[in-house]
Amino acid sequence: MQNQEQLEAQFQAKIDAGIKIEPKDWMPKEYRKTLIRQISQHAHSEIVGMLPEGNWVTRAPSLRRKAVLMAKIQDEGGHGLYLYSAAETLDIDRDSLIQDLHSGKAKYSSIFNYPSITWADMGAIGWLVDGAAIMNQVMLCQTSYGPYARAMVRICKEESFHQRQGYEIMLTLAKGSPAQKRMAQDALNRWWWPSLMMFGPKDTDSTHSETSIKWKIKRMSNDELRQRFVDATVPQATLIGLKIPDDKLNWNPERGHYDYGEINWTEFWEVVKGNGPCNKERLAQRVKAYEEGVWVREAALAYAEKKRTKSPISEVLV
Ligand code: FAQ
Repeated sequence: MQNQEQLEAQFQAKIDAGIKIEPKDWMPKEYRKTLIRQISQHAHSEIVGMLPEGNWVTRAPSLRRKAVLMAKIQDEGGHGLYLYSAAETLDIDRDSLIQDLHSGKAKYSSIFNYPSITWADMGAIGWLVDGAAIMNQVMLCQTSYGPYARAMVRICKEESFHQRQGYEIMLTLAKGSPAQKRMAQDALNRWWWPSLMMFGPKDTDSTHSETSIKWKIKRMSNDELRQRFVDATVPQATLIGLKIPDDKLNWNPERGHYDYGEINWTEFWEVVKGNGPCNKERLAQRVKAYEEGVWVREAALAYAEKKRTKSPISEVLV
């Protein structure tokens, strides 16, 4: 019989050797807890993240834009489902995760608490929000927990298409009339800083990074990923003639990176605590959708039960 220390040493050796941890493997309680927290927050973000874009489906400027937007939003819903399934492999019930979201106990990404007020916001969300999401999620394809890593591979492929469609909306607007270009610039102005906040608190204030990096749940720190995002996105803005709303933004040849201004951390923590511009509205919409969808869940469960018991009515239904 192995003691706790031996089990932990073997676990860390596996992580260090790049061997994936699978659901039935031994894992420290804290590893399981961290994964449940991160994966479920991630799943909630995907599901709540459908709402700001859902706001524009009926007002998309053409049939093509509408079809693309609907496909993107459905992808986000799918990502949420893969991630809830990945979380369930850690012995947690999906209903309890959803209850934690609805009660405000569980977090989801701060970015989805900002309003989408013009069509250009659909461009900015795809370009910046999906762009930031991919920067973070490509690293998660290599995360140490097998089911999470595998879910991330497909998610990243889809996010990559989302980022391009958003950039293409911005490009079209930036090349359009002066009013359209102003709309694109205004969307960039409003979404830039919240997008930088998506990467989480700065490294010195991050509670989980050190352990998560040791366990290879995270492969890079919040600030490293944020810097990568800034470095990749600034030339994209320049290319389409838009200006990043940061007077301190400057290429630093010694560091080989852009320097950028200070993020408003007070705003970030307020949004995380539930006091952002749309927190209450987003949660109310999620709860309403869940309550109105009860008949779908009941019908699915009844169908499964009928199939299991093979009653005559289930044969009729099949
Ligand atoms: N918002 O110690 P750290 C998407 C919390 S998906 C709210 O640094 P960690 C797709 C954090 O949870 C976007 N809370 O935490 C899409 C922790 O909470 P605790 C979501 C935040 O976990 C696109 C506390 O602060 N992506 O966009 C935020 O090591 C378009 C201390 O922070 C993921 O979830 C935040 N921004 O690093 C959908 C990716 N940042 O423990 C629709 C997976 C931090 O006190 C449309 N997650 N917190 O309760 C991760 O990579 C990590 O969890 C981080 C945070 C990097 C987000």
